[in-house]
Amino acid sequence: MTVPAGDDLLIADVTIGRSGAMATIGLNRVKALNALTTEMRETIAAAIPTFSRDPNLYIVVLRSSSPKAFSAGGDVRELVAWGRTDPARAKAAFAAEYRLNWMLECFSKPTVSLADGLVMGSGVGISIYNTHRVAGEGYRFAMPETAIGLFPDVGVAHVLARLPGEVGTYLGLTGRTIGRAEAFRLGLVTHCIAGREFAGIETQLADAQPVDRLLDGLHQDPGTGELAMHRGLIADCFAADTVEAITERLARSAASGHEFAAGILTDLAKRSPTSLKITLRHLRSARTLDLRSVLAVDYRLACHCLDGHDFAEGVRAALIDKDNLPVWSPARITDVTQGMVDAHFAALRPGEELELPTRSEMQAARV
Ligand code: QUE
Repeated sequence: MTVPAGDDLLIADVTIGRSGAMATIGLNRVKALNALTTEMRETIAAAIPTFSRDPNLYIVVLRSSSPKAFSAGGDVRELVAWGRTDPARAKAAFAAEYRLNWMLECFSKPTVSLADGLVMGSGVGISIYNTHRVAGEGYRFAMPETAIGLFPDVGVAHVLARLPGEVGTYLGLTGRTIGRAEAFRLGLVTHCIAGREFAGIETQLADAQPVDRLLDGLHQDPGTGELAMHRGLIADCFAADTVEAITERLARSAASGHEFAAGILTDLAKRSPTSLKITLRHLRSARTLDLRSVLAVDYRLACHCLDGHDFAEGVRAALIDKDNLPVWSPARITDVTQGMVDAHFAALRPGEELELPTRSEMQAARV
């Protein structure tokens, strides 16, 4: 729960604060780049219903005390360790995470994330459903889970599937990072505001100043997104129906001298082949699903990933041994059969599915 923050000072990984009309959720697990633990999520999930019920509370702010990261993901080491010793606990942790994502989506007061640094994976899941998503100069967005044998979860397939020109397919499969100009263009963030303004924003919000006028007044044009030059290539290559067809299209462009396509191929070759195939299918099917249904599919996929090989291996290579040499199984995209992909999407045992309340049930309960 607590980490040493100095010689004698102890600060909780998540701090819930209150100032005037504003509540704050502070992320303070600085040494781990605010990777969210199950315990941190529990603190946030317990606070939200109290915010809903408080008539003097107008607005919630999520912020980080790390200059490098809003949140670089989830504590996946914890999940993989539980996956070995107590799989039911690991599955319960995924379920709790997706419940929190849904709770934030259904929460009906203005919620503002102030992010200046990395926003990845689980960190996207606690901010993307906020009404106002502010990006400082250092903001970077990624859903990098295919690199650790997982898939873009926390409901973000619903978002990625709706981005224009197959950019969501590109982001979800490659796990590549984008900066705030591109994220703003895509609607992943709502405002671009210098990080030095964040403290002043909190002061004004505590004083019940209207949030839209305040943030709109501080917004700066972030310039052209970094993918501007590559939109045509991304739209053409990532529209293909299979991972194999996407890589063939990229290879054809690379062969005609397209360096950006060659770079994507290099990245995709490092990703879990199984993750790539389940991610593509998940993104395609999410086009016609609502967020609540996408989260239920996320949970099926997460449970099957916990039972499989690549998630534990990806976390070992990236975060435990840090050799960055994952040995995927199957090792090649063509060796991942349709049956293997189908098995990831298979229903769980009766009673084991993630059953979320509907949006109106959530709001009737004032969660
Ligand atoms: C891909 C990922 C993650 C990652 C690295 C990847 C991810 C994640 C973390 C992470 C970062 C800092 C931590 C931590 C985990 O790294 O999802 O415990 O302290 O959470 O290449 O998907």
